[in-house]
Amino acid sequence: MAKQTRSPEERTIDPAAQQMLIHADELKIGTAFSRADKMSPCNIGSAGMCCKICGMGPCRLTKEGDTGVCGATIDTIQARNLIRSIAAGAAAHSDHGRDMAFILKAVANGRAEGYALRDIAKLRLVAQRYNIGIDGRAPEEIANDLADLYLAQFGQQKGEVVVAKNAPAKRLQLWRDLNVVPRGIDREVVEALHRTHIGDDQDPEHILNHAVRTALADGWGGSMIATDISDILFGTPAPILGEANLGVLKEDMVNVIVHGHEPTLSEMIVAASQDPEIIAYARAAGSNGVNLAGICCTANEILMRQGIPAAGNFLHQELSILTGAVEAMVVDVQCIMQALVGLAENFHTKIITTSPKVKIKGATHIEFDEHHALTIAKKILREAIDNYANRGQTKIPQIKEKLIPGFSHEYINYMLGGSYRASFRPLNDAIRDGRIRGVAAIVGCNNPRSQQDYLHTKVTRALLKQDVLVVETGCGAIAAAKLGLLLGEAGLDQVGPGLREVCETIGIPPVLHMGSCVDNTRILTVLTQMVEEGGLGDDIDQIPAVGLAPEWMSEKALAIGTYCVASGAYVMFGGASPVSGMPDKVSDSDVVLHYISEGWEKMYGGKLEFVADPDEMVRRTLDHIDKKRAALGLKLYKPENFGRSGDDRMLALEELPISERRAALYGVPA
Ligand code: NFS
Repeated sequence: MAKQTRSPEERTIDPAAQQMLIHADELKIGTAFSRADKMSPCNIGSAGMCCKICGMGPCRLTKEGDTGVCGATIDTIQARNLIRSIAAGAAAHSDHGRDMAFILKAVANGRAEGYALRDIAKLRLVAQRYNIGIDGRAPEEIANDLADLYLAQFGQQKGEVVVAKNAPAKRLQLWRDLNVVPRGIDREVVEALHRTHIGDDQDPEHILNHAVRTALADGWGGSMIATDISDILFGTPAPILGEANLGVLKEDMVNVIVHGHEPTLSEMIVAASQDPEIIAYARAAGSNGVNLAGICCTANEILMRQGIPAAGNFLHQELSILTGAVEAMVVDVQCIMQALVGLAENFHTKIITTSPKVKIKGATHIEFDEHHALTIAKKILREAIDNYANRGQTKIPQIKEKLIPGFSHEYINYMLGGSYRASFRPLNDAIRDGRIRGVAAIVGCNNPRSQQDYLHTKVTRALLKQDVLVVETGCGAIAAAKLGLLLGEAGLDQVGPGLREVCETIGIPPVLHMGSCVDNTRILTVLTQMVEEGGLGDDIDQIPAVGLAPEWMSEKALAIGTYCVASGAYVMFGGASPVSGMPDKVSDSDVVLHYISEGWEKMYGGKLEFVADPDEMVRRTLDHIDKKRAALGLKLYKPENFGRSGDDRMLALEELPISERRAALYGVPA
């Protein structure tokens, strides 16, 4: 296949990224974008038609009726490949949750330097949910019991993980009936690997049932644990002003980028960067202090709690180094490109790995240990400051946008009714009245094979116009932030009249940033609370809501998509389908393709589809929302009924001479 080199404008819609890609070309430095152009994806592997789980292969099943050497059919192979990806994604999220639980335990026992229990109210609330006594007990005692309970969920062998109890009652019963409630988090991941070893589970539907159980161990298991502990230790997010894009890097300061996923290290680096001793050290080195910025989900974690700016999403990790202004990039786990080290050799940037699980050849390794977190964070910052003197020429794009992140489910509940009447009632009513047509969660990665941020923002904009309230997490949220969609004033002229009324009344942007990728569990909680509030059916699958991952690339995204489907949501992924088979041969006999869509829909009320065309994604989203509205017997969505209130009318009045405004406003003679 002929290889094609895309222009910077074809590679990304972000003007800051375009500037850096031109700069990369001038310096003759490769990036993920140019590597994606050079390397066409293997069309056999990407369609799920290659099996390499044993040494008799790899077997490529390209013709009708082909089987592997062992006799495995294309359906079995696709199901096995899919569950392995889901297991890897669930493992990544859940291991993050496990590490958070270890830290909670250490904090409870006074063995974690620099950390504290910041949100005691949430600690008590969560503990109560799991029947841990709270009356008359010190927060540390409660936290210790909660940490023990959480840690036990990973190694539990039988029964049900306690976290699943947070689902709506009807949903939990459905999972019980279908035998997919996770027994223990680690057990499901291990069993997914066992079942897919050569010569094990060979019934594709049976394999995929376990894929659901594995994914549920992530969403209603490890990820939910991670989110809850992060809130307890670092505070439950609430709206805060932030900034996003490469323009947040500063010419006169030591720029340190934190990249990866776990907030444990990054929060400590935030604390250390504000330490007078570190500030003095940075000034002594000739700078104006330390400027921190985030990339990927680490960015989301510290952005929504501390207002630390986000330098960008997944595809900005290389671009930020290309500015020449980054003294250190500190990484922990997940979504870290190996190419960073080679790229950084062209500049002075130090790549510092910190996780005992992640080393990269050529990077500096300073291992993180929660017992001495603050000391280690200061050591890392001193390394970065020492490197400031080595900075050469810089090129920082002067492009950034403001945003307001921090819409935790707790805050959404509060903002709708205030402290004393916190409730999801206004949201449910707005959906029932048709002011809000439905809800879409637009989440997930960037993928250099598509135009960066284009698909995310294209579907976001199209759905906002149709009065669909959008919630976002992960790199999708940063994409929207960079385009200014996460600010009330900036976004409101782009939304439908009903949604606009709601946003103006409550004072929120039309796109709510709900956090990192593990925080997709916040979306599960919102959906559960909407069900419990009443008026939108008695289970998640009845809510007019859709989940979209337009630019997905990671295995974590597949795990998230699957647990959302099992929770009752219609989920669409953009880009390539890992279970498509030969594109020209899609037929009724594609067992996996049909099982994860119509099959799962019959069982869970949610389905998983891969839809490359964004317009089609939007069409299917609206179609699904309208079907769910009709099934609930809700009012027909009629945008012309709304938009005569608030700022909208005031804007129209501004067009008139002052002498005529009173008449227009009150219907009385001038
Ligand atoms: Ni999610 Fe976050 Fe971004 Fe994708 Fe990677 S950072 S966990 S996997 S690329 S959204």
